[in-house]
Amino acid sequence: MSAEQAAEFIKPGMTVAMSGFTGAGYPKAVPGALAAQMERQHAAGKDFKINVLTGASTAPELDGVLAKAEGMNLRLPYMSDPELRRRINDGNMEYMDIHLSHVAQHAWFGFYGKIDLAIVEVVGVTAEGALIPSSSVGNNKTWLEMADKVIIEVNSQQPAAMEGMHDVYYGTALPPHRKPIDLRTVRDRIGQQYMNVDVNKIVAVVETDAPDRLSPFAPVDETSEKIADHLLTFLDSEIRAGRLSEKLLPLQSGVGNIANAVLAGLSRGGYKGLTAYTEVIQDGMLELIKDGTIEFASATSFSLSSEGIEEFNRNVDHYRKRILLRAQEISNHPEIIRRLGCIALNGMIEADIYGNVNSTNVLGSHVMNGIGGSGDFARNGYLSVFMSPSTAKGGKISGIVPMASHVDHTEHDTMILITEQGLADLRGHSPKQRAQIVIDNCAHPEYRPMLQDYFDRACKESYGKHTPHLLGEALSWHERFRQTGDMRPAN
Ligand code: 0RQ
Repeated sequence: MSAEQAAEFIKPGMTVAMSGFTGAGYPKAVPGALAAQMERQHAAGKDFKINVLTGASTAPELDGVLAKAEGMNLRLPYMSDPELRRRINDGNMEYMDIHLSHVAQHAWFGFYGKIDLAIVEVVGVTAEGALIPSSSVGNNKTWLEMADKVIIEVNSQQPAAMEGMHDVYYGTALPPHRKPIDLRTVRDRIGQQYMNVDVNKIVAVVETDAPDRLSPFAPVDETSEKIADHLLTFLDSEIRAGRLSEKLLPLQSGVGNIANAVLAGLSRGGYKGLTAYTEVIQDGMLELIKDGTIEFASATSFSLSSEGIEEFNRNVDHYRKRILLRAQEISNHPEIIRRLGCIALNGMIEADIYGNVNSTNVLGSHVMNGIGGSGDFARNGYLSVFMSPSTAKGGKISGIVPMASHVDHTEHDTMILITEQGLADLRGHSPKQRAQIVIDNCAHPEYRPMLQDYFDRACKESYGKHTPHLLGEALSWHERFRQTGDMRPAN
């Protein structure tokens, strides 16, 4: 049926779970039709809002249109749409930022209430009635199982050759009946190629022919190249120290421009036969698979630019043998990440001198995207690395601050911090030792003396001397930026 007819099944107040992960495999037509209905209702003075659950970020055709229509009470988890971000930060709707590995199980635990309807994009339906997953798997298995009603969008623009690239695991159970998940290498298949659905729940099938959100990346600049070089030097020294082999350990690479640039850097590093156990295959990862740097990658989704999609389609047979997409509860599962010993490489907004990392909230209050899977990998990985330029907004903001204005990854979870200035290896160090290493290696020269001054005075005047802080001053840099537009004092 048409998207408009399908959208009629969605009523105000419903909780609607949708496919989609980092701009891939999200429904393209029904959300737009729904937004139009919402706008008509709002114009007639009626309320029409729903709760929206997804895998991770989607695109203007989903998050963007529903945000513009003022159609969401609550959205979870990760998002990156500018319209949605604006409404959340204006305080006009609720947003719950959750570790991506937690979403499916929290839904099963009943933490989000009943799921009324699921909208899931697929590549096709087999003769037996199983669903061929699209360019992301995300939480689709859970949504299809939990929702009362299901709308399927069949997108003919997704490469049909994707069939067979998925591994959907049906072995998860609720505590206390859980069993070990028997995934021992990144290439292990533990599930099935297709997703199950109870056909009695399907209320609509809508055909679409539209591309995923295209994710262009900024060209690799000098700053990200320096960050990549510091990481490569560190990995080499870990190999020499015998803590890593030449094949490293499975890489997880976060989203964003820095992460993409770091991947590009890895191919310069001369590595061969590496593996990735990660969430997202972005352009940089595709390049590494193409040139043999990475021999196999497991993820839950693609996030490609238009050139990346062309490359994927051109060499799809090559990639089919080297990529598996899994549900996000498996791609991000703590048990598996710890067993495989992933090297977690993620971006950050700021870190404090003790190594607490803020990935999500500018000035402690304005959410950027969300924690995504960074926490799943940082806490459970063999190595957790966070990277950022040492300053933002033309030097007016320091990425290294006395106290993080919001904490996503605590000092207990962070091992390595990298800026273009250098790399701080915090492993095996106490808070005061960590602070000196961070100041010496990661701070921008303009901010380094200010941080040293703060730390020296804190060491003398702090109430406790374990993690010295001057509480009245710890967030003054952020406050100064709020008032003057610059973290640096006028003099
Ligand atoms: O904003 O574009 O308006 O100038 O933040 O910053 O330097 O381009 O870095 O693209 O790598 O993103 C943490 C957001 C970094 C990302 C974050 C501003 C800066 C710019 C982007 P503008 P950059 P990146 C797996 C893992 C959490 C989720 C995650 C992220 C914008 O890495 O979302 O890791 N991570 N998931 O100007 C104010 C600061 C700032 C700042 C940067 N200190 N203060 N603004 N910015 N630092 C994948 C998934 O989970 C799906």
